[in-house]
Amino acid sequence: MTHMKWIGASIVGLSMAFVASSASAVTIGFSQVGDEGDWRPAWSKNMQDEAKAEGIDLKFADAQGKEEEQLKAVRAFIAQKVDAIIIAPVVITGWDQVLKEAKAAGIPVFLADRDVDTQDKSLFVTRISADFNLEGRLAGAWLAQATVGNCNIVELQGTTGAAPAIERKKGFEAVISNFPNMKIVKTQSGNFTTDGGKQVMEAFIKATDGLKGICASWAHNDNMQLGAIQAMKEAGIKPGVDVKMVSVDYVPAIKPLLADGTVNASVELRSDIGKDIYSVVLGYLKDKKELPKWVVIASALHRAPTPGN
Ligand code: GZL
Repeated sequence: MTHMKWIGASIVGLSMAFVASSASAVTIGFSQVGDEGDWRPAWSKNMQDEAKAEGIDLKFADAQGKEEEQLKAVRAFIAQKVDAIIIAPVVITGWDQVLKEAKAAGIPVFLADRDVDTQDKSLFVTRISADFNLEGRLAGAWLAQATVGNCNIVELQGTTGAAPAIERKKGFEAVISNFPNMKIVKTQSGNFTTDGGKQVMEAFIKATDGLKGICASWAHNDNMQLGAIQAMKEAGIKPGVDVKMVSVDYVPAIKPLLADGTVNASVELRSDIGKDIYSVVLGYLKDKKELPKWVVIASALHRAPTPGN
């Protein structure tokens, strides 16, 4: 091998070794909510793929929607002395104690996708997530203009106690409260699942004699709306035509329904946020610089291309 080639090869070799050694030095524990619906598995895959791409040793724990499983997972990460912990909290309550344990162990905690209800904001470095209240406002504003402020609404709520369910409801109501003739007449949790949405909509159809007088279905995520569509079709009701359909996530399964007008609007929730999250975490591990308590991920409204949407 010529002298120059040897030097080139050794520089490449050295830099590869450096990248491998410095990146693989970072171990992150990630406590994920579960695998409900379409959006969450997509985000989980993105987090795992991105960790691999960045040489991060990701310890992934799926809580299957149970908060106690999340608390167990976080305590296991603390015992493993990981470099950082990322949590997507199932619900906002019950986090102070375990966050204090992580802080005492000197392990920085980052909230992703959801939120916690704590008075002590020093218990986590920052939260990287969308603005759920804005998502609710976007959905409410779209519906107000699509119905000229006249609409009796049935609402399919997300998981009780989860930040997106609480905040999407608040944001939606903040907008429709400006319209005396817009009212949520039925509301129930479908737990962010398709089956849950179907069961809730079946109950609404029964309670309103086939959605009589109902102008719209507002679902906190697309999966519940997909379930609602099944229930409506089985009852001979045309979603998107007899009843306006607005939800959140903009998952792949909703796009053809937007295109054909079965669904009228969906607010996009990005699932490819792994890169954003790791750049915040790795950046903090490097310079320990104080961060704002919220790094907001943008949401956008997508509408069916039919008139009146
Ligand atoms: C919101 C996320 C929600 C999605 C649902 O950021 O936590 O949880 O909107 C998922 O699809 O269940």
